[in-house]
Amino acid sequence: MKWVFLLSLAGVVQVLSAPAETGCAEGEFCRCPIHGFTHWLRIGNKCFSYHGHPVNFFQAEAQCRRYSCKGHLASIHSCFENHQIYSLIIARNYTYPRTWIGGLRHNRCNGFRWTDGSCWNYNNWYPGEPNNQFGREYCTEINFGGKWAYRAV
Ligand SMILES: [Ca+2]
Repeated sequence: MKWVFLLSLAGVVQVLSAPAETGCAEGEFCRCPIHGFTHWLRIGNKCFSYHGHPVNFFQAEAQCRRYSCKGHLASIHSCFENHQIYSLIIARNYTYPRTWIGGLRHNRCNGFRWTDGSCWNYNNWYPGEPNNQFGREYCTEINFGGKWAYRAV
């Protein structure tokens, strides 16, 4: 039963290297400046969109790449980005569904990397995570008790 629930989660996708934007005041919704993605949220030099399709982690990552060759599950590098992504998810759902982000455990060294290749320089783990429960957890989700958790696909 648990696995069925986990597969019903959604992914946050991003497009890297959005060009500089003008006219976006702090605290307001910053529209993505890339043609075809202007309904997405801009945070820094990336654009984000929430998608509520029931997919596993690897399906979600593949879906992101179908949106754009620069698309990946979201990488999160600061408290501000984390907060903005929480806000994006609640704006679409009026709740906090558990949602895939792009953190992936290295098989050999037991460290983490982001699927977009960016450096792992921030985390917001739920207490006790990452715990690699049963030795089979590889993927990262947001909104587990308001924090990140680490779990199997
Ligand atoms: Ca875990």
